[in-house]
This record gives sequence, structure tokens and C-alpha cells, in this order.
Amino acid sequence: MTSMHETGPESQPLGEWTTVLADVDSSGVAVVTLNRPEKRNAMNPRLNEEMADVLDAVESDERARVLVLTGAGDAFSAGMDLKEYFREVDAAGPVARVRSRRTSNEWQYRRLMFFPKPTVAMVNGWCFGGAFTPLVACDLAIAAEDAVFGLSEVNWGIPPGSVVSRALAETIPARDALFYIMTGTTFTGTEAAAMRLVNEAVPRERLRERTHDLAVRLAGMNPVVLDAAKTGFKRARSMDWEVAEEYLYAKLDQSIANDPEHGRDEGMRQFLDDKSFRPGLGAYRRG
Ligand code: ACO
Ligand code: V55
Repeated sequence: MTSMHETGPESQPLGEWTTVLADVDSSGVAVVTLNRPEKRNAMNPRLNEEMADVLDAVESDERARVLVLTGAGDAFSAGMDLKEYFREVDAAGPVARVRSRRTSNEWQYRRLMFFPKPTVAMVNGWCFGGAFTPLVACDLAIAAEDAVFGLSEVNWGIPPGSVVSRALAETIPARDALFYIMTGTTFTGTEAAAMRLVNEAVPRERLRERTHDLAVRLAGMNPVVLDAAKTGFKRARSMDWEVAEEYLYAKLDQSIANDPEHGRDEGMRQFLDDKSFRPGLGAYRRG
């Protein structure tokens, strides 16, 4: 199976890491590839530390307009590294464990969930346990039809920890979540799309192109408005309606104030004065 990480001639590296590859192409798509294929991209402490730095690099590099998260080889990620994240950290004691958990959670949901650029998970293969956290933290997700997912925790003797079950509750119905959490049964990319864990499942040979097309589309949109739109939705989910109204208006006004291209005024001008486009059917022309 070919790696999902194919650095094209126009791709530039965003930095150098031992467990992660990250580069950006000329269309503004940054591809972040978990890169421990010989361990099925299991997440060890080193990878968790490096991912904080990778996210910093993608966030601060102006060439990067969209982040695509994927895995090298035939796995997206086999979850937490049972040897290095559990056995070895447990042996190092409780202080090490607190630190290791914090480093893991830091990138997997705190940073990724509210990342200021659009994020797309490209699930190219195995996706187990802890890997559901970064998967759900991404705004959008596309899977290969034959990718294999599982809440395998019960299979080896633990309930799902960290925010894995919280992430499931955010995306799929309780009946599906409890069935897979309690039985440890695997399911495919096709099934993941049917329960809306991912937006779409496509044949493996089309995964990269399909994801790239979506990413390029997002890369061409107004970044300030996109950030306000995704963050508004994610934050407002847990608010009561009155607070959500206040917050979403504040977000709207903040977006207008922060938008260097004044998209709102331009959109209204092109529709009301020029009559050159219909906002219901497509986006205004960006300068
Ligand atoms: N932690 C540590 N090492 C792992 C993990 C993991 N989660 N997943 C795979 N590896 C290692 C294997 O130990 C093996 O290492 P070795 O070559 O040094 O012996 C190597 O990756 C390849 O693994 P295989 O099992 O030989 O690969 P295969 O392609 O046959 O199977 C599969 C892939 C199905 C993903 C299998 O490796 C597996 O079941 N992994 C564990 C999945 C899992 O339950 N993850 C934990 C979820 S719970 C959590 O994240 C909190
Ligand atoms: C899991 C994940 C964790 C953890 C304990 O079930 C369990 C998965 C991401 O961290 O600390």
C-alpha cells in the first residue's frame, strides 16, 4: 500500500521531526502525517510532544491555509502506544503519567479542536482508541471505504480513557457509540460515514484527491470568516441559547472587525450593486 504522504515537487517542509512529517503545497494545503508506520502510527510520548510543535508550525506559517491530518503507510493511527505511552510511563510513576497525559491531550483536542485554520482528517487505514480524539477534533473527515475503526480498549482490558467517549458522543448516536465501546467490534470507513463519524467514505484510490479537492476549496475561502464560523459552531454547542446569542453576535462583530479584506462589504456590494453573483449559490469574488 502506498503512503498517503506523497510530497509533490511543489511541497515544502514545515520543519523536521522524527515521528511526524509536515509540509505545505502551493495551494496552501498543509499535510501533517503521523509517521511511525512500523508501529502503525501509535501515539507515543515523543509524537505527542512533537505534535504540539507541528501545530505551532502550521498555525504560524502563512503559506498553510488548511491542515490535513493523516497517517503514513496502512494506518491512520493504532491509538495510544501501549508500550511507550502506557507501560513505560506507568513504570516512571504518577508525575510522569500526569505529564504524559497532558502532553497527549494538549494537541489531540485542546489545540486541534479550536485550531484557527480549517482541519480535515484523512483516514487512510487503521483508526483505534485514542486516535478517535484527533479524528473528532478535526472539523471535517474523509475516510477510505475500507479503513478499519475500533474502540478496542475493552479488548485489552480498559474502558476508553481521556476524552475518547466524549468525542464519540459529539459525533455518533448513543446506540452506535455504546455498541462499539462495549463490544470492541471493528467497523469500516463506509459504516463510519453512515453514522456520520466522518463526512464521507471514498474508494482508497480516490482518498487523497478527494481530500485535497476539499482542502483546496477551503484554502480559497476567507480565513477570518472560516475561523469565526467553525469556532462559533463548536463553542456554542454547549451554551444555552441566551449566552449563544450574545457569543455568536460577538463572534460575528469580531469577524467583521478583524477581516482585512472586508468580505461582508464586498459581498453585499457585488450582490446588491454589481449584481455579479448570488450569495445563495456561491461565494463572492475575492480580490
Ligand atoms: N501500541 C504499541 N505498539 C503498537 C500499537 C499500539 N497501539 N499498534 C501497533 N503496534 C506495533 C506492534 O506492537 C508491532 O510492533 P513490532 O513490529 O515491534 O512487534 C507493529 O506495531 C506492527 O503491528 P502488527 O500488529 O504486527 O500490525 P498489523 O498490521 O498486523 O495489525 C493493528 C495492525 C490491527 C492496528 C494491530 O497492530 C493492533 O491491533 N494494534 C493495536 C490497536 C489498539 O488496540 N490500539 C489501542 C487502542 S486503546 C487506546 O488508544 C487508549
Ligand atoms: C485513552 C487515551 C488516553 C489516555 C487513556 O482510551 C486512554 C484511550 C489520549 O490519552 O490517557
